[in-house]
Amino acid sequence: MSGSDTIYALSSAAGRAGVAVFRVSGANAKFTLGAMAGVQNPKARHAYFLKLKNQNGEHLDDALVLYFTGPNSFTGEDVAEFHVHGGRAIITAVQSCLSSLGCRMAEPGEFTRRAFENGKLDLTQAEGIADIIDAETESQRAQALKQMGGALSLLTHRWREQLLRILAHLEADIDFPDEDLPPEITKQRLKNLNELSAEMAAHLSDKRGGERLRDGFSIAVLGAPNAGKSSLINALAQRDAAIVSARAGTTRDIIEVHLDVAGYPVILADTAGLRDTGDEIESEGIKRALNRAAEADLNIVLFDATAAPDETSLKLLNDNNGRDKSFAVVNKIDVANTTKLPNAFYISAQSGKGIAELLDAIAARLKTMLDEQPAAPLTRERHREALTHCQQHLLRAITAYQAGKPPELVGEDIRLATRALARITGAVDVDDILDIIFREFCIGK
Ligand SMILES: Nc1nc2c(ncn2[C@@H]2O[C@H](COP(=O)(O)OP(=O)(O)OP(=O)(O)O)[C@@H](O)[C@H]2O)c(=O)[nH]1
Ligand SMILES: [Mg+2]
Repeated sequence: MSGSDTIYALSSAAGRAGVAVFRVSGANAKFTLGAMAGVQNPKARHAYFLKLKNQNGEHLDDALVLYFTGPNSFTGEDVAEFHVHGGRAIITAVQSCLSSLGCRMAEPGEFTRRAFENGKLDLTQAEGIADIIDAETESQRAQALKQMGGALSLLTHRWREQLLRILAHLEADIDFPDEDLPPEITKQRLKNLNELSAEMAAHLSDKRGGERLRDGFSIAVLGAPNAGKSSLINALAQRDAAIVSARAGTTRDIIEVHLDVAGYPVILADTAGLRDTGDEIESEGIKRALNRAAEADLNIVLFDATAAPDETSLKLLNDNNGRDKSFAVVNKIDVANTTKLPNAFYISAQSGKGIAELLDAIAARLKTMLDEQPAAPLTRERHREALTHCQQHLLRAITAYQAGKPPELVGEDIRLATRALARITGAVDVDDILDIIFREFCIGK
């Protein structure tokens, strides 16, 4: 793989469609236009409607053709786009034609990677592009759009500039002999450092909302065998996702269902019924259920109204900070209504009674979590890690400064803090993470 190759890819989804879009980027993009569409000196940003020819000069399709001259293109290189009819035979023919002209099929994310390497966008914006393609719900789309637009970049730049200003001041202080440094200056530097550190700390205490929104909120349904967990999953998903049966111990492994609850992405997990069992497979299932309960953002602890509440489920309800992390739900109220639990929801997975109210409560919980979101959320673990490092260096700088250490030493920690910030946008030494980031992309972007 070489950065100087001219690359191409089908940028629209594979398979039969109205239109298929091919994108070509690199020094030979213009040449492909000449060879396939007969346009020798294409006008940039102009839509041509032309006959495409294959390598033998045979008419292939009628296509819309566009050309962008680097650096004014997505990748920063010369780019050609062929919008052909989305038939399988046409797609195959265009691919073989582009290959025969010496272009190479692009790796996943290679167009965006070139855009990043040519300074068209920074790393958080590139991640925003991957996220907007993966967005399945309204809230994910909105968050991805914010990041693609540079919300996190702007914040990172502002912090970086503030740090550099403090650093410049400290360097000016070096010229003062120790005894001459006015005390109010020291106080001012500390105030600046503390304010910045506090702002970063506040940003980090976001309950991982941005990451949760990107990955989907994890909700686990737990309870005794036969409580109706799988029935509830199916009622919430409005389809037969999980096997339901009158036999206790039906569900063994975790079954995940993706849901859109009021625009929020939810990963709902059906789990094995909790009970003491000699069955090896079932007890592995129960172990997995309890692990999932510990990891989940919210647990739905389900009780069977036709039986007395079981100890294991009651314990689970109380272990996990009660209603902070768990909803108590009583099922099968179509048959019995004697079970009463504090703050519980009462439903029938079978008749659908109470399901809408339960969904509303889940949506309200998700909304509360997100309403606390900062304007430029951290959407990946790596953002959080870098910002944490940055803040740790700031705290060290503050301690050193308070202890009367020379400004040179304090400055060193501030420099390291700046460097940690620069990793978020990819302004410094990020070669080690680029492959990981761009591997997640689809081909053609
Ligand atoms: N009457 C009534 N029966 C229900 C309701 N929900 C579930 N059931 C029945 O309860 C039985 C168990 O339902 P499941 O959904 O398989 O229960 P589960 O909790 O997933 O059970 P395990 O996977 O074995 O742990 C089935 O016979 C369901 O038809 C309900 O709301 N009302
Ligand atoms: Mg089940």
